[in-house]
Amino acid sequence: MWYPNIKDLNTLAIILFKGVNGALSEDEKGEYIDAVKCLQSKAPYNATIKAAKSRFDEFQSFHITIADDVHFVGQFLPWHRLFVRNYEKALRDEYWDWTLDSKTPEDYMNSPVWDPITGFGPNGVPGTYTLPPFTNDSHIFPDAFRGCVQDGPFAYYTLNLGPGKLATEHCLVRGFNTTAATRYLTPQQVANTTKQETFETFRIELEGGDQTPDRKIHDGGHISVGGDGSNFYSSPGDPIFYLHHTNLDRIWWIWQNLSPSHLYAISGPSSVTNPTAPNVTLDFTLLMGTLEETMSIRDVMDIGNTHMCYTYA
Ligand SMILES: *[C@@H]1O[C@H](CO)[C@@H](O)[C@H](O)[C@H]1NC(C)=O
Ligand SMILES: *[C@@H]1O[C@H](CO)[C@@H](O)[C@H](O)[C@H]1NC(C)=O
Ligand SMILES: *[C@@H]1O[C@H](CO)[C@@H](O)[C@H](O)[C@H]1NC(C)=O
Ligand SMILES: *[C@@H]1O[C@H](CO)[C@@H](O)[C@H](O)[C@H]1NC(C)=O
Ligand SMILES: [Cu+2]
Repeated sequence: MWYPNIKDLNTLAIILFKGVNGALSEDEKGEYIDAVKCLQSKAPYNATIKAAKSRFDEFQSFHITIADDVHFVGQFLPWHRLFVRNYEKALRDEYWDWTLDSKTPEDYMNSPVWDPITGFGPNGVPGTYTLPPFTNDSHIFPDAFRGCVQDGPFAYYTLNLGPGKLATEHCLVRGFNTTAATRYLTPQQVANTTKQETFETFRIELEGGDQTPDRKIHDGGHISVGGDGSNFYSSPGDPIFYLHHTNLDRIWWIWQNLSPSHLYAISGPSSVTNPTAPNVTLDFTLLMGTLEETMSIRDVMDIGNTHMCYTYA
């Protein structure tokens, strides 16, 4: 299921007043997809990055550039909060609550989020995509690249960036992995994440990757989609990226509200490649490249402040 993430308190009041209590209407879903398509057709702000031909590409491009510096580190959640926030400035904010789609493989395959008319379109079609020869520093798992998405709003849409660090023109590729969906996207996994008492164990339990022996809700969600969406670098090429990360942001916000000591709790290394780099503090700067102005971690901690100004319904 996907839900509205109401970004301003006045809109929230109006929606509550009207008695809308959950899932988006078909019209609202249509508006979201139209907004994504608008970003895909809009010129980039800054023409310096040649491969990025649209505003949408620009976001994906900066993720490719900065991926090594914003995963498995203390700034993982704050950086992705700001990234998603900036993407969503032009969109209605929404998130994908995958815990409602993880009970059985069929629940995942049939989720309304993949609907060809009101959602993001279905799985890739086998045999319709061939991976280019790739450099082995792109973390590409060939099995996850099942094929092109040939139905829905992004059927035959051409990505300019990815897979991985490559810049190739290609279709939107998916390869659903329902084993990952039913194992890692469960309410139990979320509960185990939010019950962590320190930010340090919380962020590791949420993000997964090489920090943990098994997959967690963050990497499990990426793997469940497959294709570019599952790639460490080029994942924002699948528009579902932003709904996944918004849901993770919502789970972080739920955890931040569990105790007054959680709201401004932050920890973790600032670099994985340089083990002597200091740990992050609230003064750490979150880079946004040419996308938007930079902010400090402190600026993004409270989503109700004037910098962020949104809330979760
Ligand atoms: C575009 O980005 C480059 C590199 O970061 C920067 O030097 C340049 O000033 C930017 N141009 C605009 C119009 O913002
Ligand atoms: C699907 O996910 C499971 C669990 O993470 C993994 O073991 C398996 O290799 C994945 N399958 C594909 C085709 O990527
Ligand atoms: C729950 O979280 C703890 C702490 O991160 C972790 O060691 C454990 O493996 C988690 N359990 C499950 C089922 O994910
Ligand atoms: C960073 O934090 C960890 C865990 O809290 C701690 O063990 C480590 O010594 C700290 N590293 C630095 C460079 O301060
Ligand atoms: Cu990322």
